[in-house]
Amino acid sequence: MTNATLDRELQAEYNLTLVVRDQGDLSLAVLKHLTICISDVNDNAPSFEKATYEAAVAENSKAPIFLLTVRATDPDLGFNGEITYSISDSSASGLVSIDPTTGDVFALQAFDYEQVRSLEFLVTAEDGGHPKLASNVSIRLAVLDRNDNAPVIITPVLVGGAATLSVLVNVETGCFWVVPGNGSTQGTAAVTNASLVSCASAPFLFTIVARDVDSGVNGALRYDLVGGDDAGLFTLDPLLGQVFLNASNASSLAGSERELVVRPRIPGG
Ligand SMILES: [Ca+2]
Ligand SMILES: [Ca+2]
Ligand SMILES: [Ca+2]
Ligand SMILES: [Ca+2]
Repeated sequence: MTNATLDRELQAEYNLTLVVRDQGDLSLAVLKHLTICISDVNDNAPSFEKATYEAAVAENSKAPIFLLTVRATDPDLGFNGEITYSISDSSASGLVSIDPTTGDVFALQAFDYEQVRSLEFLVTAEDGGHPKLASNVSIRLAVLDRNDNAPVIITPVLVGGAATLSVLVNVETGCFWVVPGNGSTQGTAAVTNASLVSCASAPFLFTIVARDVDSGVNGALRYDLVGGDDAGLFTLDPLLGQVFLNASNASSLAGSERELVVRPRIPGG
């Protein structure tokens, strides 16, 4: 009889020594050694080495790509402790896979950071007992940004790759008017709608706005004047994208047409 629950995982074997003694005057005895082996039952579920797992993959990586290895242990014997891994989230099917024996996790397709920044799914470790016991662990996969998008100019609206801006110069007073538009606002009517830029020493002309859907430094923009300003008539704030007229020699603008090329770029790119 046992007076406690025996756990094979704590002690698999008991060695007992029995003595049988008679009641005679010269007591005779016999010793008997008994080995009791505790047979295994499947009473332990597999247990993962970590509470959660994290991995990272750069966007546009060529699939399949190895992400990480998960590992679970099971102290039971034989099939009761034999572990098979699987991915239990149907939402992750087709995106990731796991080697059922080694626990190696792979991405099955390239990720686009601008579409999916992270992915979370569950992995199951199941033993081979009857009945089977299983446990789950969560894997968080972070997608890392790459600079895979060029800046796009939003303002001013480009027509055929260019925006046209008319700057009216009063030669006598030296004051300026800016006529917004794409060359469609020429003539006297346009002057009525034009905004007075004043006679300030560096009149503001327009702001160029570009957008880059990448993140961090991959999407941080600087603006450069790369052409059309040989005469030094314009200044550009590289961070704000504001273009100013250099008024001191602007009177030479009268009646002329300048093609100014502004390019947004990634700093250092
Ligand atoms: Ca087990
Ligand atoms: Ca992308
Ligand atoms: Ca990107
Ligand atoms: Ca970019």
